[in-house]
Parts: sequence; structure tokens; C-alpha cells
Amino acid sequence: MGTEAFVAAVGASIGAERVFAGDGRYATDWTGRYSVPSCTVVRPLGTDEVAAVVRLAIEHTVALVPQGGNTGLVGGGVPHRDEVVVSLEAMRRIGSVDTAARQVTAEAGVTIERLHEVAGIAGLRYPVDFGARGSATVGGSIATNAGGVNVLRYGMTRHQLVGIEAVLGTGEVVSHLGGLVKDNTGYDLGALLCGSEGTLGIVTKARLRLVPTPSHRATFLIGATDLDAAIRCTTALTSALDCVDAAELMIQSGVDLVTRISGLTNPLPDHDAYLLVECSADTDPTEAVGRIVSGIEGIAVVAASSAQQRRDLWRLREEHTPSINSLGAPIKFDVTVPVRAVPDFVRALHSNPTVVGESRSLVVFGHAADGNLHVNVVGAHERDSEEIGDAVMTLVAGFGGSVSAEHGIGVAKKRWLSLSRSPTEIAAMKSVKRALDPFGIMNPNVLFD
Ligand code: FAD
Ligand code: 2HG
Ligand code: ZN
Repeated sequence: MGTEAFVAAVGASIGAERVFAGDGRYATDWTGRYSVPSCTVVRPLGTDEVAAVVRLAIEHTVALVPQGGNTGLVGGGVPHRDEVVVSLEAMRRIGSVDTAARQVTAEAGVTIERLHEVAGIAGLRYPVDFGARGSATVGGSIATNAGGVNVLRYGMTRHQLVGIEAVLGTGEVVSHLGGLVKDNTGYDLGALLCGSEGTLGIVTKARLRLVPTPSHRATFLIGATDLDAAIRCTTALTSALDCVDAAELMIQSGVDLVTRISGLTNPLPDHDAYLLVECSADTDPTEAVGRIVSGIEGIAVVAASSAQQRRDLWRLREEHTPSINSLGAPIKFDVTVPVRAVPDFVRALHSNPTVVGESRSLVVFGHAADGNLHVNVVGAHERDSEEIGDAVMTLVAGFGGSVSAEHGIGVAKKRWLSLSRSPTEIAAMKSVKRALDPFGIMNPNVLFD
């Protein structure tokens, strides 16, 4: 690889100030599990500059790692050897909201939080939301097909993607941002790039769907005597109401960890399982939720009575990831099982000696209505990660689940891709990779071995 010559050529092409030596912010992933001592970073300002960088990378045989907010949790957004980081963070322009079409075009480096603000000013809402909203970007969320807390009502990022602009691994630009909702004109490149984790090209812009903001919102913490009651409650709510935005699952050990570390108070102590439920509608959904929940045994409910209490309830949920990280780099598995299997799967995890091990703690939480569980093993040695992963993923496969729900495969889960995808599917994916990234320069460490 010719990194030095590449750096000089990029400097001459788009400006020497746009290429620099990156510190830990660029070289270490959010969990701290994946890191290189230093890396070269290129920070382009527009699609043409990204295309110039990709063409020079091809010429100098340099591998690239696209990076947005570096909040990914599978080690996919940082270099693992001498790859060069292409940071999209300076591409933060956002167009005006088309309120009639309910769409907006945003550059890849726009944060999810900024997108929410801009949509909110127009009286609309970008329906993808998750705890890393302040740093995670449009480009990164498309590359990972991010899910988050509102998937049950609005779908994942792919469902919001109306059009895309990207630089392929060939250095060519594809741009399809017209915003037509009905557009059956062959392969959907946006849908293909969504979830491709930077392996096919670099997303530079996207046309995104926005949704109306209902006038009433109600947030509840529900304590359950056990996981079975929590899942019964989730299913009762989601099958009866179409206004449920979020149904998030927590377990007592995780909530206790969060309260200990953050100083937050749990208004419903001593329950085995918890749900954070949020509904929004044009009439107040509180009574409907109360009626459904009161028919379920083993349930206690607190409704947020102020904006501050709502924020505190959400913090009980969203502080899980930072609280876990404060104990050291966790080994994370983000999996899905059928919703009805959630209680048995969680019990099986806790009784599996390979997973639990000695002096480890297991923190499980997630998006109940999607059957999406975040399994965090804290205090394990890195050398045991494959064995632990084999045990977790064997259980996942046994329950008919997927080895990645919403974070992607990255580096962390390559080993288990074949549990969720057939050899034919993997071969087809590799053919697509060869077609769009014929020189193998796009994020070569992720997805496939
Ligand atoms: P990065 O971390 O920078 O990159 C992620 C991947 O996308 C990498 O493979 C990278 O190469 C690629 N990439 C980045 N930008 C581009 C681009 N422009 N073009 C092509 N490829 C690109 N995820 C969820 O799905 N749901 C959640 O609920 C959720 N909650 C989280 C909470 C916390 C506290 C944290 C730290 C993370 C959470 N995540 C969640 C994971 C993460 O935030 C998402 O995966 C997010 O979409 C990553 O965006 P990013 O801009 O930080 O991407
Ligand atoms: C969430 O739902 C994220 O909060 C992070 O997907 C999950 O930390 C995790 O394991
Ligand atoms: Zn999640």
C-alpha cells in the first residue's frame, strides 16, 4: 500500500488540511474493544471530494474505512491495520424540509439529533431514534441500517430511505434523490447500500422520509414480576394499539447498574423485568394503555407526569450502554429471537456456564416488541470472546433468531454470519461486493472473512 503517496496526492487534490493524523477519536471504537495506535484521516467536504479520495485510493491501493460518528458497536468504523479513515463529519448540510412530501435531503455527516431538530421545526419527525443520536450520523445509520426504539411503529432506517447518493468502490457517483415514493426502475441501490457497512461505497447524501408528530405523547415505566409478564404486556399493547412507538425491555440487574452509576431513581424498585412504553396519538393514549395493562397479572405502572420525569425514565433505559462501558470494554451481542421466545432465551443465557463464567456479569436489555436483545458480557477476557459468542449464537440459532438485529456484522460478528445466512446468500453478497468494489478497498475487514 502507498499511504504516504496517497496522503500527498489527496492533499494536492482536495487540500492538505483535509488529511491528518487521527487520534483515539478516530482510531478507537465506542466500546474501546477495537483500537489501533493511530491512523490517517481524510475529511472531505462534499461528494466530489469523496469521489476524488476513492479514485486516489484505487490508484495507490489504499483501503478505506468510512466513518460517521464512530458510535458503531461492532468494530466496523475504525481501522484494524493501516486503512485510512474517511470521516464524513464535515459534510453536515441539510436541505429545507419538504412538508408536502414529508421528506428532507441530508448529507452523510448530519447527526440524527440535528435531523430530529430540523424535522421538529417543520412540525414533523424523523422516526429513527436511539441513544447515540447526538453523534451518530445519517451516513452511519444508513450503512448499518440502524434500528432503535421506534422500529415497531416506523421500521428501520431502510424504511425511511427514499433516495441515496453515494460514491461506489469504483470511484463512480450514483445519485438518486428525486424523492419519488413509487419508483420501480430496477435494482434499489439505496436499499442495497443500506446495511452494507461501508463495504460497497461511501454514502454522501440521503433523501429521507419524515412522519407527522401526533399531538399527545404518553410514557410509562411498567414493572413486571417476571419476563413472561413483561412479554405478555408487550404483546397485549402492540396487538391492541397502533399508537405504540416504543416498548423497551430492561431487567432488574441492568436497571440496578444504571441507578448505581447514574444516580437516577427507579420509581418501581424490586421488579424482575421492566418495560419502558411510549405511545403517541392525536388523542391522549393514557387511558387505553391503562385499560390494557390493568388486565395483565404481575404488572405495576408509573406514567410520566412531566417532561422531566419522561426524560428520567428514558435515561433509565438509555444509560444502559454507557453504564456497561464504565465497567470496562464489554463483549456485545445484538440478536433477535421471536418475541414469544424472549423469556426462555434470556433464562437460557443466564443458565449457560460458558456465557456467564466466573467473575462476569451479564446485562441483557433491548427492544421488546422486536425480539431484539442486547446481550452484554462484562468482565470477560478477550481471549474467551469466541467461545462465549459460540455459546450465545448457538442459543440464538436454536431459538430461530438472527445473529445481528440492528448493529450489523462489522468485525465482531463475522464468525457467525453463516448461522443466519446460507452459503448461497453469502456467495451472492460477495458477488455484489466484487461488482461495486472491484479493487477491494472498501472497509475490507468487515462482514466477510
Ligand atoms: P460509525 O460508527 O461511524 O460507522 C458504522 C459503520 O458504518 C461502519 O462500518 C462504517 O464504515 C460505516 N459508515 C459510516 N458512515 C458511512 C458512510 N457515510 N458511508 C458508508 N459507510 C459508512 N444502533 C441501533 O441500530 N439501535 C440503537 O438503539 C442503538 N443505540 C446505540 C446507543 C449507544 C449509546 C451507542 C454508542 C450506539 C448505539 N447504536 C445503536 C449503534 C450506532 O449508534 C449505530 O450503528 C449508528 O447507526 C452508527 O452511526 P455512526 O455515524 O456513528 O457510524
Ligand atoms: C440500544 O438499544 C443500543 O441501546 C445499544 O442498541 C445496545 O449497548 C448495547 O448493547
Ligand atoms: Zn438497540
